[in-house]
Amino acid sequence: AERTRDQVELPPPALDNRLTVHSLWPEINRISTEQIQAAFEEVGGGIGWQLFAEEGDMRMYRREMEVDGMVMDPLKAMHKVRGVSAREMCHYFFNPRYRYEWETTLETMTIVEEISSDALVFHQTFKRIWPASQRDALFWSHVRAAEDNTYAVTNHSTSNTDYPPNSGACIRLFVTVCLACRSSWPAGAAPTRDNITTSIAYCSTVNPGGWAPAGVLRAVYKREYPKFLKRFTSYVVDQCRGKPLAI
Ligand code: 6CM
Repeated sequence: AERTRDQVELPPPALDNRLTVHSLWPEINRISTEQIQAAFEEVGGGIGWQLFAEEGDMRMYRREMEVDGMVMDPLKAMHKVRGVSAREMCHYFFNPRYRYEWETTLETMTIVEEISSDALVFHQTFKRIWPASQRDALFWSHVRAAEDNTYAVTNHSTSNTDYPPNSGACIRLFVTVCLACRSSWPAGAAPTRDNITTSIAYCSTVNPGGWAPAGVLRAVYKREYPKFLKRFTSYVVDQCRGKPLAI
């Protein structure tokens, strides 16, 4: 059968050997495993989690946390999307080709290193938020399959001598993000666009890396995270329409 470019580039169902021999592998493996496990843990009765956005099946929680006056609020979001698979969700989140189409806080994106088909290192600059300085980030990004029809992308800050922090106009921020997606469909049936549902758990912790007014930062997060998750999920639904389902 003829395969489209998209199908060929979908996240691989098994780890790429080039990743497992890379110097970052132990860290990438440890943090990804931890993040994916934590992503599906419920926040329900958890201490300190406050619901700050709710729309349809989407729920977003944050835990207010400050270290030396800097906002580091961990964020956790749950969502459910019909008609697309976990693998498709992660494909559009991981693959840089689509990023400018759904990521509205982005100013520039550079691929610093192509480790393997399932791991990349990015440098990104974000739109400036008045009155704070502009921020940039340098992070590895890894997509993998996990148990139980799950795919997940983990992004975590790293360093690279070609991209020293705080050297230009930008202050370096530090990020740990995990988008974990799990698909389900009726028992005994084959998965189709009409019967598949994908549960999404998105976790993000951003250390702003330097002073930024707490009130402004929290207001930006409160506005931007729901906007991101709604926009990203509807983008993936739109992209997948009319294409064969990729499990
Ligand atoms: O997870 C998201 N995007 C990924 C691909 O770009 C990646 C991004 C991580 C960086 C998250 C930084 C959030 C900060 C954005 C606000 C602008 C800078 C703040 C300046 C401080 C004063 O994992 C989606 C991220 C959606 C963010 C709303």
